[in-house]
Amino acid sequence: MTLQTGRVIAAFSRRFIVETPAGSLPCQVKGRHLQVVCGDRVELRRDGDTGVIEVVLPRASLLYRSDAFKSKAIAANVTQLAVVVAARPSFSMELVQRCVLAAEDQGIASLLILNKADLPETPAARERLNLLTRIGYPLVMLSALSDVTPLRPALHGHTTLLIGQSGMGKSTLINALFPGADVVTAEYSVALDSGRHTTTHTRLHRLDAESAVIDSPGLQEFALQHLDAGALAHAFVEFALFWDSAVSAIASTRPNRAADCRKRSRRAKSIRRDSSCSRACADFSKMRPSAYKASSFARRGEQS
Ligand SMILES: Nc1nc2c(ncn2[C@@H]2O[C@H](COP(=O)(O)OP(=O)(O)OP(=O)(O)O)[C@@H](O)[C@H]2O)c(=O)[nH]1
Ligand SMILES: [Mg+2]
Repeated sequence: MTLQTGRVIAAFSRRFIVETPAGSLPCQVKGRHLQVVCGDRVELRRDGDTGVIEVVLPRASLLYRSDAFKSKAIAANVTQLAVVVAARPSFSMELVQRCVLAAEDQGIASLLILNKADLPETPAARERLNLLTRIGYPLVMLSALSDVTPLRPALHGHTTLLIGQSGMGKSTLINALFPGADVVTAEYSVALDSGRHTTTHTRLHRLDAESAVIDSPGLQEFALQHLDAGALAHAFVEFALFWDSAVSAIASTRPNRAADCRKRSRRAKSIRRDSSCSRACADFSKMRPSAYKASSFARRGEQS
């Protein structure tokens, strides 16, 4: 029996559905050590109406979270992370930011979706997102129950992973984008101000030949233990000009670059006074306190 290639379109713990040129196939994984997630491109051996995944092909990206005890891969070969929030139930801005940092680390583009725009508390929720929109992250506001048209252009050409807390409306968005999908959704609990963890597995839905959208179970936290201090600092786009200014300092030994260096240095200084950068320093120091104390960000902060 020869190996066939396919793409994992649904992941239920250790069981998977793989899309192959001959149709979708329920599959298991060979051995205990092969890690397979939704979005993976795999090689499998077909056995009647089922298959066994034997090889995971190299991944362009792997989005995962990890704490001190375990790591959890969420999806592979994603090109865009769409963090879904809504005014109700309330959402954690720290969780949104952590998702975005994990995506930056993997070179994945991020998009913010403010769903349930029909709710009267939406302007206040929009205000909270300023933290990320002011540093360039795109935002789409919509109501999945009435019209998902504003989202469509942002999905084109991407494999987009919908991520976010339970009850934000990820699966409702899937049902609106894919009318036949019929994904189960559920009212959030007003008493607990939280969703009901309705979706329990990750599933990829094809939008067209170049675009797909993945629904995922709701998150309560997103630990970034796998990012060391350097990787974490790089993931904060607010720090980009600090890297620029370090490069400028090196370039300043070359007088013909002096004007450019002065310009860069001015930009870096203005960014340093900007509140989004001090906020990023505070967030970084909270996530990696020991690295922060030893960092040039901390030394600069002490001087100012
Ligand atoms: N008012 C309003 N309610 C919405 C909207 N979109 C979704 N909802 C409701 O929000 C609730 C939760 O939606 P789900 O789609 O199940 O949320 P989810 O993010 O998939 O939740 P999990 O699967 O638990 O992670 C449901 O009662 C939806 O009807 C919207 O645009 N406006
Ligand atoms: Mg869901």
